[in-house]
Amino acid sequence: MRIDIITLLPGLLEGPFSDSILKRAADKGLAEVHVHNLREYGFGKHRQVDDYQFGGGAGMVIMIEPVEKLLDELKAERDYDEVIFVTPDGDLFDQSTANALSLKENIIILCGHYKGIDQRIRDHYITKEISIGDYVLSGGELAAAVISDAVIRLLPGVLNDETSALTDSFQDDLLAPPVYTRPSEHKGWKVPEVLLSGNFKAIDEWRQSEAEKRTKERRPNLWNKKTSSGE
Ligand code: 6GU
Repeated sequence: MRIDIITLLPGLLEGPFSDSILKRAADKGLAEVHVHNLREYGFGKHRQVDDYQFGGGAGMVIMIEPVEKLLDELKAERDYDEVIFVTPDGDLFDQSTANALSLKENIIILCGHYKGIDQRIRDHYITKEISIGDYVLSGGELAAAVISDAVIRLLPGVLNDETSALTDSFQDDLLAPPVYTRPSEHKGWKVPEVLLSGNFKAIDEWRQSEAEKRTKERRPNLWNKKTSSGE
């Protein structure tokens, strides 16, 4: 899979892709992330990418042409399955969106900006608008990193068996059960007996029941969605 991210702040995206799982995915050739600096497609000596908004009002707006030029360049190289705009007014990102995106070959993520972008880019080039939650970030870069992480870790071969994405919270609409490691007792705090029992059927049942208890208590909406979907 290939993800092309378009941003005015490429520096914000250097960290997330140069470490840990995302780095491993890149090293193994399973995912490529390319960050493009929109500034390089701006007008004139100052590489201008934004201008005053029609109708007046504070705040500049990103112009069509720099974005269009970069999109045209990318699309001339390969077909893209989605051109995503990350913005607080987009559809809320969740595990099912991550799962769906992980099946795509090539996607573009255009980062929004506090300035806003010309609506015609959204109308004519964007195929999907995504928000990562009901709060406001300074720009779409961190959202693009969140989405890329959630998608890339699902690609076959990125995680090993032990950390397999199949056992994640949310993958079955259940939160994950509690986990413990050595020592089995610390300051009188004991690991649940069943986990030390060697009885794997009992352990599975305990984990399932703890996952259900957690989901009911902490995320009643998730629990109701699950139980009303006929599972
Ligand atoms: Cl995608 N962008 C910004 N700027 N803020 C957000 C967001 C995106 N998702 C939640 N808040």
